[in-house]
Amino acid sequence: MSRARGGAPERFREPVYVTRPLLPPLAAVTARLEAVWRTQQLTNVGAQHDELESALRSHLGVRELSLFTNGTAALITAIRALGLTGEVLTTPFTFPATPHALSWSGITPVFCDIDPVTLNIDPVSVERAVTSRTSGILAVHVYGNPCDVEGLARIGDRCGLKIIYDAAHAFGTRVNGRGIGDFGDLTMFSFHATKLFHTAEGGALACGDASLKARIDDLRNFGIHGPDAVQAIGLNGKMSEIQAALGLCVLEGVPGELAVRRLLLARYRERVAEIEGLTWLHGLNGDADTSCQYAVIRVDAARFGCSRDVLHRELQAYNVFTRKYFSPLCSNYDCYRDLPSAAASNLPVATRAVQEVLCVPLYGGLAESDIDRICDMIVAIRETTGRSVAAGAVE
Ligand code: T4K
Repeated sequence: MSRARGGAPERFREPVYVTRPLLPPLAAVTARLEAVWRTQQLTNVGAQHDELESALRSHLGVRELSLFTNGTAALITAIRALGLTGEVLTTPFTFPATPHALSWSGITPVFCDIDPVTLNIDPVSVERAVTSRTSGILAVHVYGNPCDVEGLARIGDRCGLKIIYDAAHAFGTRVNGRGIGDFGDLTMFSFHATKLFHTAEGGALACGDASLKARIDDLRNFGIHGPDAVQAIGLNGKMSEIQAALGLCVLEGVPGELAVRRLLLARYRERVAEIEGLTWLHGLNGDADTSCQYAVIRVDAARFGCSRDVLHRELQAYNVFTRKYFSPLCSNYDCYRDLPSAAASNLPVATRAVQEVLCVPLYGGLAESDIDRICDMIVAIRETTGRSVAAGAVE
């Protein structure tokens, strides 16, 4: 069993959060903003917007891309662009935006169970839930690890269902060298400040079909098709020039940020392997192929000596703020718990996983020594709570 290295770990002086945004040099942002000021075009698809759209297309390896003001607006637009109706199969193990985008569009989310290893939606559970009312699948690449894209494509083809991927966490994830945005009918990315690549708030839809992109661009702009034509009921989802200018600066820092995150993830993986009762989740295909968005451990309360919730709480005393993404399950929200698919008996794997997962700090501003210190804190908490286990009290 692992021991804290170098004695009792010292509390961090400054709070350590689950993530921090990648901040480009302010001078670089100012230089881009000066260009925006000169043109006086602040939004409505200007030069910064077009430059970012093109840069991201090649970075992500996708044929078509439309930028949005945030990922949720992009998701709602994807649902509208594909004409989904009735019921859509989705995962309960996600951020509220995923099922809410369906409900907001008048669609009933049908929750399916998840895979015990990847924690992504399980194709077997999806296939079982298809009915005559099902129009699509909304799957999430949770923590940036890819779904079983081949299994889902087979079901989509067999049952005539559209597939939308929520790749909010999966910026730059690749499957066999292919960009994650190149699967399904549409893929949504989030560029929120908490994401590896960000525009403070922002998002995008990727697809392989130019006519679908044209429809999305109209829907993103009130349904306006040309100077005298409004052809659809659209919303305002446009990314501004200021967001795009920031994004172009952030994008330059992504390779460096990724390199640091990979080192930190390797350190975590090594340390977590030594701690009884913890398992490591990140980077199922190897960290080189994923977005390195989150570092995730699973806590087996019986073996670790205390629950995930206790570990989360105790770390706060050390000034470390982990997150329990995605607890509670979406199926347990008041607005969804009465759906037949929300029953815990329908979601046994998700129900267990959601009690065990903990996202620990990961961002380029941390050093390997910080990861060691956090792991020492975890070991120290285990040693303390281990004593209460011996006394028969696992919380
Ligand atoms: N689908 C999925 C699967 C998603 O995870 C999300 C969003 C979406 C769809 C929707 O995409 P968007 O519409 O948001 O583009 C955060 C984000 O707000 C949210 O975008 C994200 N997922 C979710 C997983 O995380 P919170 O409520 O946990 O964020 P918050 O403010 O507590 O931030 C977490 C930590 O990050 C803070 O403790 C400190 C740090 N932080 C945060 C912000 C905002 C900073 O250092 N600076 C910052 O500016 O939701």
